[in-house]
Amino acid sequence: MTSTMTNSMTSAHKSSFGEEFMNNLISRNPGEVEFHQAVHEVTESLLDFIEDNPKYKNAKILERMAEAERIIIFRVPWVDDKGEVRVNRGYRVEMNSAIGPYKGGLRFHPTVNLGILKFLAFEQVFKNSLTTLPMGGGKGGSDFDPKQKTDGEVMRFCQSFMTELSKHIGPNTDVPAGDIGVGGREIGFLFGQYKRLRNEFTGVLTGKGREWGGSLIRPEATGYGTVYFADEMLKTKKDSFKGKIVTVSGSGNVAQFTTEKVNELGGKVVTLSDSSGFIYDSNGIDADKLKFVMRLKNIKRGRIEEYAKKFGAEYYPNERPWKIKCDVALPCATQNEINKEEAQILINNGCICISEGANMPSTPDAVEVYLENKILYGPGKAANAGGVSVSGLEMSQNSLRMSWTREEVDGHLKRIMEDIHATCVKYGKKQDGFINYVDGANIGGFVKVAEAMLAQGLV
Ligand code: NDP
Ligand code: 2IT
Repeated sequence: MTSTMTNSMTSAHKSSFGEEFMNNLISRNPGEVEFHQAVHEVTESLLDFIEDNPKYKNAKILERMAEAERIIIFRVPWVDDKGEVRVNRGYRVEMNSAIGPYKGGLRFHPTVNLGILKFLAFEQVFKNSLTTLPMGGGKGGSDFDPKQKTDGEVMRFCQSFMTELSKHIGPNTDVPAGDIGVGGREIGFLFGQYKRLRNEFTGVLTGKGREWGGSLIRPEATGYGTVYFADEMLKTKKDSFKGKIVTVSGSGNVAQFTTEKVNELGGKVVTLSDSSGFIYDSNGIDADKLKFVMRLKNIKRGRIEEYAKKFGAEYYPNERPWKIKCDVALPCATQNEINKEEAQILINNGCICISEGANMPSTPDAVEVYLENKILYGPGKAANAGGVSVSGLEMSQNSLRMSWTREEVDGHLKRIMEDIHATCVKYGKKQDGFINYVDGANIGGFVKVAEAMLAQGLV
């Protein structure tokens, strides 16, 4: 138990419930440190709330939410371009279907393991509940590394992966999408194989191409949503993105459209990164430079270092961008990419707002630093919910057999991000006026799922 957990508890009874719950979770899920971290953060926010609402405690809602409804683990054999047989491991964690079909992305990255996917699936349940749309939570993926693979290799891997996954998903059962290492190319190969196996054209995946059932704005949605959420937070201080210096990490899907939207709102993005290092461009990454990044990352599949060579910017190998002075920081790469020291550097340099495009990018002690300093801090499950929200809108359009305009989808996305912000304020505003968005998102996400589980009996 961390000190914040102990501090937030008002009786020995609460402390023993929280400790017993976490000890039990850790012993039932040994070694899954990211899963422990995600559940612990939620538990800290929920202890008082659950204590005040014994119906949730008596029905063991939290214990049930921390146990996946179903987990599928499978072998994914495929053949590389040299004719060699390769074997990867595939997963789908179906966490909670109380308020809708399982919904959440697929991650293809060599670090993928069960604990990471359980953390992501657990977060997804709360995130999807916050979106206001009827979606349960799930997550999947593989330890397959798409880097340095040819299109043919990626296709054969995706076909093998979907051959097994297709038995477990469906438009009313479980609807996967993209995440790290899974973009438009991979969704295309996965969709094609599902259609072929089932002889059925259906909205079984989101993030599809525009010509075959995809929604406008889905590629942009996570990044745009992260910036809309930050903008809502800034508004509570009568502030805006105008003239703000912004650091962004990552250079993939979320980072790219985060940068685009910050530019549109009058801010200046000065960093981007990948797993090899970060670039610092004090002149700002404008629309033309961003076009170069999109070509570099989405088509050439090159390294961000090439940006520094092309535009004469600074490149810092094997470092993260958080030492660069900024007003707003938008982590958009991966989990635990801001530690306590980096959080302190951000604060010391005058950062007033952090909105998480990535899932759980801040370590627990980094989050403590943000909260102690009472800055505007939007945790991933609220701030990056725009992606899955537009996935939900893609499902609606598929069901209607219609497609909405860019303006319509963007309008829905904006309204949803405003609603999520309002939910965080409702459940997270403290007596002194400080909005604890962590508590707000965790309690706000919990209530709807918990009520649905109570209504549906012991499921
Ligand atoms: P992409 O694969 O498009 O891009 C990922 C970026 O993060 C790349 O620049 C990658 O660098 C970097 N990165 C990945 N792993 C690491 C690592 N271990 N250390 C340093 N850098 C790393 O993924 P997305 O942009 O889609 O996802 C980024 C984050 O946003 C993830 O946390 C994801 O879960 C989250 N997210 C994504 C959503 C979506 O709709 N796509 C929705 C909500 C959240 P490199 O190329 O070197 O690997
Ligand atoms: O983490 C996430 O919310 C995603 N990767 C998007 C999930 C989705 O179903 O669009």
